[in-house]
Amino acid sequence: MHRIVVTGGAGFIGSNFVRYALGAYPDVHIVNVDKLTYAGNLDNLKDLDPARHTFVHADIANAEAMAKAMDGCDAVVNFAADSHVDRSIMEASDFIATNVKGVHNILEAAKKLGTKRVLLVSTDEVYGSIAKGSFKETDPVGPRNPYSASKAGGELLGLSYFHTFGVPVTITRGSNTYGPYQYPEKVLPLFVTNAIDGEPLPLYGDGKNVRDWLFVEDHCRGIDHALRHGAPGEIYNIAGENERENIVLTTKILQETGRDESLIKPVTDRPGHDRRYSIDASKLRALGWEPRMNWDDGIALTIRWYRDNEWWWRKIKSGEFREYYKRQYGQRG
Ligand code: NAD
Ligand code: TDX
Repeated sequence: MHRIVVTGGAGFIGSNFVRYALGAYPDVHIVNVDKLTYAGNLDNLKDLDPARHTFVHADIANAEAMAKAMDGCDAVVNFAADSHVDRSIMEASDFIATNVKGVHNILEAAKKLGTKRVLLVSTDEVYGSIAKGSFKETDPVGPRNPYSASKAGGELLGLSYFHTFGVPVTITRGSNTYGPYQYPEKVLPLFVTNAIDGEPLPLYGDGKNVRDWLFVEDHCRGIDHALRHGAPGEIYNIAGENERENIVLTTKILQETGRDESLIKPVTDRPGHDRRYSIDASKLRALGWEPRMNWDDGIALTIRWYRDNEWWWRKIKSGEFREYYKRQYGQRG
């Protein structure tokens, strides 16, 4: 694979993926299509070699722009999405426009151009909540919030294009991802940056919801592995195999930032808050992938990155984010 279109490559996981792919494959050229929503950030791409990385400012729902970007490429990897559950609860239209209609547009372009590989980056959230055990790829989807429902919609369209038109679509479902360049609306960078500033950490409900934490580079390697070694028409779970209650994550962040538990602020729960996510990654493991980062090192490295890169997140937290924070947390008590 020489020429890969990455969509949403100015966001958190997409920008880490571009950096990973350019480092791992000296002959690869990335065409990065991003609409630059509030979550897209050219600061995430500052250090990339312009000779091997072309940025295209466009919406994945724009048929002409996608056909142009994808013409002559070997693969397209779709990261572009509206990605925050709480925002989808406030207003879901953008989620449908990008995560369903935008994906449909990529599938149409791939069908017309005969693109050799289409990888749709999806999420463990499409399965819904599980009390015990872990979901396998053969389990039915059961999304329970507008974000995860829109992601399941995009996936199902993708599989339909594989079965009906032979478009070579592969899907990955990753766990909660953490690491450098994550927009500070998500719990981990929000709590780390609030803790650095001595601000309260708004913990939803009883704090006992469980998430599986996957380091961003492990997620990127997993996506790349599924792209190169996975099969069209197949789904691959990418797990961190590192489940933690939110209160445990919160306490760890406080310890690592030298703060005490008085900063924890229990607030009204998220509506429809999924209790526990857990996925079984043995299918991708059987192809030779495994998560490499352990929790203590991953958290320490991530917190160090936020400490060393205040220029990156202070700019974000003083912009649109302030209004969002007021709307999201003002009513929560
Ligand atoms: P993010 O919100 O940080 O980045 C999304 C990027 O997509 C931004 O750069 C944004 O500008 C761009 N974008 C949004 N709408 C677009 C459009 N219509 N056209 C072009 N670009 C558009 O998201 P993320 O956390 O990096 O997630 C990336 C992908 O991984 C998403 O598909 C998400 O569903 C999936 N995922 C995320 C996680 C996680 O924990 N963050 C876990 C599993 C799967
Ligand atoms: O302020 C908060 N307080 C809190 O207790 C926030 C923002 C979250 N939480 C809780 C809710 C969840 O149980 O922390 C947990 C993680 O929340 P998020 O960071 O919002 O992630 P989540 O809702 O689990 O979804 C994430 O993982 C799957 C990503 O946002 C999705 O893009 C991905 O698909």
